Amino acid sequence: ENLKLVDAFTDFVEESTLPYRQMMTYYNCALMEVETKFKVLNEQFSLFYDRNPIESIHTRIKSQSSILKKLQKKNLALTIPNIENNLFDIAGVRVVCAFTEDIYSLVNSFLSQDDVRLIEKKDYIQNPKENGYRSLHLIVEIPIFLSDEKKWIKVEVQFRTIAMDFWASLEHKIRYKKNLSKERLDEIDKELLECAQICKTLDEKMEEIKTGN
Ligand code: 0O2
Repeated sequence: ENLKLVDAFTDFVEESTLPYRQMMTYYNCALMEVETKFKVLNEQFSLFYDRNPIESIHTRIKSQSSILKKLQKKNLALTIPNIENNLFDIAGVRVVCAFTEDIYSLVNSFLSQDDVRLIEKKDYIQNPKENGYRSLHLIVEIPIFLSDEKKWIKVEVQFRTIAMDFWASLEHKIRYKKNLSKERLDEIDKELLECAQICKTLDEKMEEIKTGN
């Protein structure tokens, strides 16, 4: 099935190689801009507080097969305007922080920059998903400056603590295991929810130790 997806995409890319490559280059530039913004905030924070709020920053461009799958889910044809107007996570940045409090300070500083436009905010830390997933997601638009124009590009930024990231990475690996019975899957869901609760408690405990309460 994946091969079929790749074939469909290959046809599309061959039909419009330059516009597709151009679009992907813009997303790549936007990723570089956003990554730099967080590196700058990390430097400034460490100057004042003598510690880095950011543990790691990862960037990724959504794979061709994931783009196609998502468009198919939305019943949309594979066209560049459909990608640009409907998929807001082609460019993705994941910022992994030490403490939950750091996430909220970084989000505030980032969103108060005058070249960052907030499109959407989903706070799965305040309101975790039913399966226990916690993370704060932003969709923003930022400008990239090209030789003769300025273009606004959408980027998804996910903020997590180390514990939230640990849970999400392992949950993703476990859930994608094939050939499990319905009973085993239900059991796994329950166990993962328990793990999510443990991670939440761990984050709260670490925050308490840091603030000395
Ligand atoms: P990938 O490979 O990370 O790009 P949508 O974005 O429209 O599909 P939704 O649900 O509105 O759907 O977006 P949401 O809730 O903001 O979540 C999108 C991304 O968050 C996912 O991207 C994951 O990266 C992450 N995510 C959301 N829920 C879970 C979860 O339960 N477990 C884990 N491990 N990650 C999650 P993609 O597109 O699924 O994949």
